[in-house]
Amino acid sequence: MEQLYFNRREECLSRDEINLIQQERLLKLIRYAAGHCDFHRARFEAAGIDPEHFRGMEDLDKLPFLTKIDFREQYPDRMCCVSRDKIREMHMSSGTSGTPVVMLYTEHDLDQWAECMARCLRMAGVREHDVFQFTPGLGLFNGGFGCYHGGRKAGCFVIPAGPGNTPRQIKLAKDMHTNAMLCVVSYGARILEVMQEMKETLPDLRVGIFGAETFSEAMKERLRSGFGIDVFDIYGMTETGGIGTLGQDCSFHQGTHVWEDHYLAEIIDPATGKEVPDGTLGELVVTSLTREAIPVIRFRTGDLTKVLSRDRCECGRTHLRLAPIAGRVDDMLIIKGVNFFPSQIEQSLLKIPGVSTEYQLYIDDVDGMKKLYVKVEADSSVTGYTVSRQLKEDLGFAVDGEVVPPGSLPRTEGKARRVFQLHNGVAGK
Ligand code: DLL
Repeated sequence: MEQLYFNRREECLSRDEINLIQQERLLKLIRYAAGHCDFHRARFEAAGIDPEHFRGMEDLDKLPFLTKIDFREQYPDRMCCVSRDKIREMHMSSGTSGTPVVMLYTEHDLDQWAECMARCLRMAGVREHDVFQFTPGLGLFNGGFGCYHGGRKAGCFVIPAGPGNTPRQIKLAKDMHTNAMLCVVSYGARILEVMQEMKETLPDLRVGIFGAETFSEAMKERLRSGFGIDVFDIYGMTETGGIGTLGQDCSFHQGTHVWEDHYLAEIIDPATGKEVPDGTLGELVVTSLTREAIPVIRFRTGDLTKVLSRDRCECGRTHLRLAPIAGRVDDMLIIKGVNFFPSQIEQSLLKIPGVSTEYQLYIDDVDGMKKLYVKVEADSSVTGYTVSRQLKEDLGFAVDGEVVPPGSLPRTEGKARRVFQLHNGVAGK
């Protein structure tokens, strides 16, 4: 298999070179943040850290964690390390609590973002002059502009299709001979559904890149076989600078390569804050080593994953590989003493032939006892009993399943809402 790189030298550094780069950049970052931002200076002082005597990786665990709460408290720009005249762009995520998280970009930051995205595109097999159609909108959500900046840097013919009007989206992909498409996972599933309804095919499409939501192996397989393409899982977030900044899997699909010359990844036990050994599931903590306007230092992402390998991959890249995101720390459900994530239910449901990719989970608190109820779209060959039996087999406890006709659950063009809380059968917020 032909391997494509955007920046072969940096993507294939030796482990020693990565360690050296991370050490140098971390030292520089701590002095830079303390010298350019009152917020960081005060936090270092409170933690007893003197930036001039900070020893780098050896002292990493002495640095305080940064959280989403800090972003919200420092809204809109109190975590910024540069003057306003250096800012060129902003993005923002509203999250669930309502207070937005703002990310600001200097020219240098936009270039850093484009480089990370261009590396992801090449890693997925997207070549110069390929037609790259993306469906996240060009707005405050980072998904669209990340594709735009990265697609241009990678030398693609960029189609900023944005979300919505799915039949037109498919016609466009067909007429423009789109080679690669990028979507939020659930919108990718929607495009596939409409394409099949229209009895269309996209013969020029080779690559599908999806992200922004947990992405079960079963969903990947549906998209892979449905479109007849190679499927990639792209990762990133507003706080680290957006889509693609934290990497993606390569064509060997052995985990997410994190761009370690730009980001330092730690996995911690969310309860104790202590680092866990490779191979153990924990919360990803990220330090951005090369960002100028709003660098993050030990940012607790809330995402659960594990280190799969730090060895050179078959693709030649050396950057460490993470398991696909299992879910968010606060998404974990505990029902009848069993801990699990919504993505495990998705994995289980999609094993059943005839079940569509649309489902909803209802967690009903019945006088203090949590019960799970699953609604899923499927064709007439599937019954509620089939669904309950599959879930019982995979999760180990009884779940009520209801099958609804295809097309009856709401579709979204952005991130899908799958979990709903009930109280004695009545919906909350
Ligand atoms: O979702 C960036 C993005 C856009 C990534 C398009 C990929 C594709 P935020 O809105 O700030 O940014 O949300 C970030 O989404 O902390 C994860 O919980 C989740 N997430 C992002 N990518 C993945 C993925 C964008 N590949 C939050 N798998 C993150 C699982 C993901 N979860």
